Amino acid sequence: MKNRVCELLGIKYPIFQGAMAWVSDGKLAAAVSNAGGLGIIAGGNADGEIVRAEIKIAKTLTDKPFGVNIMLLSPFKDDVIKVVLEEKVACVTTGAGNPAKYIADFHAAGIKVMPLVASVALAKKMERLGADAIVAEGSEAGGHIGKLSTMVLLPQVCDAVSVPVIGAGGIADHRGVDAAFTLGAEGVQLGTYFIPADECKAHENYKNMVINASDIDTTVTGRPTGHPVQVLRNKLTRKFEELEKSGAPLSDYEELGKGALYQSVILGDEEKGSFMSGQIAGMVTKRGTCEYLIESLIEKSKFISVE
Ligand code: TUI
Repeated sequence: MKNRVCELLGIKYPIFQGAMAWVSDGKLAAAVSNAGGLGIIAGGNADGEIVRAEIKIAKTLTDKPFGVNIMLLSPFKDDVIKVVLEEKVACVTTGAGNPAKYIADFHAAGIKVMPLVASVALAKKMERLGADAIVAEGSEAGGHIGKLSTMVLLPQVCDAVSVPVIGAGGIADHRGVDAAFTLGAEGVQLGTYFIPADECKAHENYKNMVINASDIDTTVTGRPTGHPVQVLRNKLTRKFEELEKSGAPLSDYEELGKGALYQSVILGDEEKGSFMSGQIAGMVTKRGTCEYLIESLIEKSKFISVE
């Protein structure tokens, strides 16, 4: 398939695997890239050397382009950026903030920059500063979210910028892919869809929770902290709700959330873990390789054709 996103990155299909903290490692990213999409390693809150190790794993598993996501709330973001510049990965996405001051450095190293935005204003600013593409992520997405849904955000971002836009949040089948393209996107990013993938390291319990989730099984925790996070409902989210009702200090949220991604992704503790997930979990039912998942995603798409 030929379109601006495929040409910009040298990939077969304009399908990104969204960076998921703790989940998206070098193995998952390489599997998605080998299947023709764009695999993305999550920087998350990891330090530079952890990210470097995952980049090296991806490089041994694929000769295709892959990316790294810089999570701008991370205390290690400068460290991770240094590693990404040294390792000269093909591209970066950024999330949870404004990457303005890093764009020139990435470009000087030949790295394409694709910021995730949750507003038209940030999309325009990023284009002005030279972003190569924009990922417009609606609040259906898993993890840290903005305010606007994909249906509302995506067409407005597409109207506001001339660089290619990748739609994210709430996509898990060919209808979602085609809806994003109808709204003006030239690519899509999916995260939750890849959690049950064979090459994904998430604990078996996490995979089953996503597969068994119904339409109303996600909720948003941490709103009072200013960093709302979409997750599957469980005992931990009920505790977060109690904190909200009681008007607890913000430090209590931090305390409750400590280690919660390790509990979910690695240990699969269904009570203590924070199982980040998009609202679309209710429609994520397929297991299999990344290659199988990508081919079944686009099999019936009117916009992306299987070669
Ligand atoms: O970044 C994400 N999703 C994430 S990051 C993450 S790790 C985390 N864990 C706990 C708390 C917080 C983060 C898990 N999921 N998605 C992209 C995204 N970016 N969504 C929303 C935004 C965003 C929000 C505000 C981007 C920019 C922004 O403002 C920038 C500005 O200054 O205008």
